[in-house]
Parts: sequence; C-alpha cells; structure tokens
Amino acid sequence: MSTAFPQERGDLNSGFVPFPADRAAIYRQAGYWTDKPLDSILSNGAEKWPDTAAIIDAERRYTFAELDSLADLVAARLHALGLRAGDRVLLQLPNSTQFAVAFFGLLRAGVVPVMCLFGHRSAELRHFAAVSGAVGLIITDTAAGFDFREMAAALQQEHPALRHVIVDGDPGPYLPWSTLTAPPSEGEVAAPPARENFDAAAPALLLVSGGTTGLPKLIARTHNDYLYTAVASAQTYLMTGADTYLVALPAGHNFPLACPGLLGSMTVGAPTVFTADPSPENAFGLIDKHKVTVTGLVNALAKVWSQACDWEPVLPTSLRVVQVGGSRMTAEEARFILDNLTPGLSQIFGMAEGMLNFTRPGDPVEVLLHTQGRPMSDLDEMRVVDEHGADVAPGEEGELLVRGPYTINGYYRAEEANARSFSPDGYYRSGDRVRIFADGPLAGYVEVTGRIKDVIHRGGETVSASDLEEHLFAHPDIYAAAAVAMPDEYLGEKICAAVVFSGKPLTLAELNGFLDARGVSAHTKPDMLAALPALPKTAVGKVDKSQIIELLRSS
Ligand code: OOB
Repeated sequence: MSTAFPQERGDLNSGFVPFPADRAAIYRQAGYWTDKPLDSILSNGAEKWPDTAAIIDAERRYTFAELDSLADLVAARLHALGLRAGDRVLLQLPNSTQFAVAFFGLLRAGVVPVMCLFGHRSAELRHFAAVSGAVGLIITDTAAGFDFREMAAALQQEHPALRHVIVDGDPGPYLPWSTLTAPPSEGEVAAPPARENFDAAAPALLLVSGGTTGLPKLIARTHNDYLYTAVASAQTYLMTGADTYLVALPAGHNFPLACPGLLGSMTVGAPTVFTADPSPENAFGLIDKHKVTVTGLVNALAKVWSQACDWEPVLPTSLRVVQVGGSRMTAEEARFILDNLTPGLSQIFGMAEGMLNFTRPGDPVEVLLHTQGRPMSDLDEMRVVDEHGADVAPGEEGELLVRGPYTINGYYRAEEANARSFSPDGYYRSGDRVRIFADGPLAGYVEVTGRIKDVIHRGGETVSASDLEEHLFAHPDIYAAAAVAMPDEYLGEKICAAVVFSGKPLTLAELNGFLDARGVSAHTKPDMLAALPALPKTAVGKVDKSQIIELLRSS
C-alpha cells in the first residue's frame, strides 16, 4: 500500500502542523512551555524521589530511579537495533508497568510512540502504520484469544517498513521484549545516545483521535504541550506525592496517560498502579490495597462501579477524585455516581486534540452535576459559533472552537481533514455542541449538549440524537440508550432507539407513550426500537454509534 508520504527516516516533521510563532512566544512567556523533553518528567522524578514507587502492577514495581535507568537501557538497546530519533513505533501493550517502560524507553531514544489502544486491531493499526510510516511495533503475545503476533505478520506484509516487531511474552518469530529489559551485561553501554538538535516544539508522541466515524486520525503532541498538560492537570487536582493514581482505562489514551494520569502523577512523585481488568471486583480490591486516591473512568464504567458499591465487600473508600468523561453525561447520571460511588466526582470534557475542561475539587454540587467543567488553562481560547461560523450570544449553544497552549493546530498528515477541522486563525473545530454559562453560579463552565453532526434528518426535520437520549435515560427501566439514524425510503432517515433494558423490555408503543407523557414532539419520537443486550463500545469504552448502525443494518 502506498502513502502520500515518504517513509524514510528524518521526516517526522513532514505533515506536522506546528504552533504559530506568535502564540508559541506567549506560551513560553507564561512559563507553560519549558522547552524540555517530555521524558524529563522521569529524570526529574528520579532526582527528586529516587526511592518512591513510580509504577506498580500485579507482578512488578519500579521506583523512579529504577524506571529511569531502565528507560536508558531500553533506549540504548533500541538504538543498537537500529532505531533512530524521529522514527515512529506503534506501541500496543496492555495496562502494565511494561507499557510505561516501553513508553519512556522510546522517548529516551527520541523515538515517537504511536499510542494504539489495546482494543485496536489490524484495521486501525494498518492505518496508523501507513500514515505514521512506523518502523516498529511493540505488542504482547496474546490476549483473550487474540494473537497479536499473527496481526503483526499481516501488517509486516503490507508495510515492509515495519521492520522491528517486539513481543512481550512468547515472541514466536519476533524479538522478545525481555531482551530489551534484561540487566545489562558487563561492559554494555546502558545509556541512550546524546540527543542532537532536540526541538521541544516537535512531536513527542502521536495520539489517535476519539471519533467513532471512520478511522482514527493521528494527533501529534509536542514535548512542550504534552508536558504542560501533565503538569497543569496534576496541579488542577491538587495532586501531591501522597496521591496514588489507578490506570483503569486503556493506558495509551490521552485521559489515563496525561490528564493527569500516569504522566501527571509522575510530575508530583505520586505512584501509578496499572490494571488490565477494570471490573469493580478487581479494581476495588486494588484501590484498597494501594490506597488509590485518583482515577479516571468513562461514563459506562463509572455507572458499573457505582452500582457495584451496593454489593462489593470492599469499597473504594480511599478515592479522593474520580474523573468521569469521554461522552455526554446527564445530571441524573452524575447524581447517581456522586451518591453511590464517591463525593469526589469530577467531570472531565477532554479530547486527544488537546483542550481539557475539569470540574475542580471543592466546586459546588451544582457545578458537578450540571457542567463538564471549565478550561484547564487561562490561555485556552474558546469560541462558540453557529452554523455560519458567527459567535453566538453569551450562554447560547453552538459549536465549540478552541485553541491554546496544548491544542493541536492540525492533524498529522491529514491536509484534507485539516481544511475542514481548523479555522484559518488556528481554532480547532471540535464538532461538539456546547454552551458556556454566561452568568450565575455556573458562569464560565461548559455544558456539552451533543455533537453537531449527531442529528437525524427525518423528513424535513432535524432531530438531535442527544435530546431524545436524554428523554430515554429518564425511563427507570432503561439502562443505556442511543438514538441513531436508519435509512428510510420515504423519510430519508428514520429514528431508531437502540436500548438496553434493565427490567422488562418495553414495546415501541409503550416507549412512545412514555415520551408523549414527557411532552416529546411527534417528529422526535423513535420510529423503531431495537432492544440490545449491550451497546457496542469503542476501544476506550464509549458507545459506538457506527457499530450500532452496522449491527442494525445487518440484522
Ligand atoms: C476523550 O478524548 P477523545 O479524543 O477520545 O474524544 C474526544 C471527544 C470530544 O470531542 C467529545 O465529543 C467527547 O469525546 N467527550 C465528551 C466528554 N468528554 C469527551 N462529550 C461529552 N461530555 C464529556 N465529558 O474522550 C478525553 C480525553 C481526555 C480526557 C477525557 C476524555
């Protein structure tokens, strides 16, 4: 398969859209950009808290000093293998200490990790390999019956540039990860090569976008902007070395990686615990054992944890902050988490593209229930615009446009998408429909009301999926629901409610009776009801509407 981009070394910056010089100067002036490499988080930690645990999983524990020297060793060996600064390597390991070792080993070698999610498969990885021009892949052997080595073999066939396949576990024909981490032999140089021409405004890592339509896009995050994300988000949550963070979501996702996640925790000397099993049965025990104080969850998982508090013998009482975000949450859902799981609920509205909003420790309950937080940085610039691109009146709904010290200025190697997704003055068009409260106790806070494109064109009407979903969620027998568009000969699109019932399933007539009683207009009511055992999820655990539509079309 050919790509529009040369795959030789040294072309990391081709197709990367840097920050404009005028704004970069402002971020440096403010002290938000420090021009240090991202892995200085680790060297700093090793200097300040050498003997404190940095990363922990069921099998292993490494102090900051141990992780620091191991990252050097791995980097030296990656270099010896032939990997060079600016090369890209796909990183796809389960949540474990080895994920962090590989991540920092790559950074130390100047290699740019492409942060695949553990649930991604060849469709996504093939695309990441093609766009990034990756020369390597770090995987585990098998998980839940899936053989990652077979996937690697197929990928290598299509992408001969993918020369280095490194496997944690049984390597098959590939290089065992343990050869990179084994103690140094006598005389072995365990230091990475010196960094030449280091540029903190160049990409440090590539994240993948969170959209559920089409393949994820690659998002280049620079040393400067990502280091700032980690530092500032840990500060926002008043984190200290007395905290412990639990990675419950896939570790390669921005949320558990740096918001504050692993990287933010490391900036304050707080240990990070990894688990590949986020079920309450497993996670609650770990939280208790390690006295975890901070974690991040997607909505569906937060709901499961909240319910489990009814029956689990060990409760996660050490938690001080539970961040919940990734998709829309109603005030009722937030209330349920607050009442059942923790008073430490924090809503987070973030994106791999950068921009983060949090509710803060100490915010009034009203803020926790009704908003998705406010921007992390005083240099975040937000606009809310109508369909013509004009700013709406304060407090009105519209599409959120953002730019700031840690929001990208373009997707990586995606000129066409960039023409659509970025305004000429550098704002990222988020596609999220929001309102920013203009006055009263919620002033300055953001409410996410839906996605601008998540609408159903039914006859001549445009129906907002999230408006209907809000009504569906209000039914006591509905556990989860999504409104999706299905093709219709007469209407163009008809409204389908995909519903997971917690009790006895309703009929469409019963459901519409309930919606009538709530005053839902005739053209907003579903034409079709699909009762499902569960809603399909993305690799990070968000409801995946494109999969729902596929499922319904094929059934
Ligand atoms: C996080 O990042 P992504 O890149 O997987 O997804 C970003 C998109 C946003 O544009 C928005 O559509 C949606 O996910 N989203 C929310 C939300 N948080 C994210 N929609 C409604 N309410 C929220 N609270 O999802 C992400 C990245 C960093 C931290 C947290 C989440």
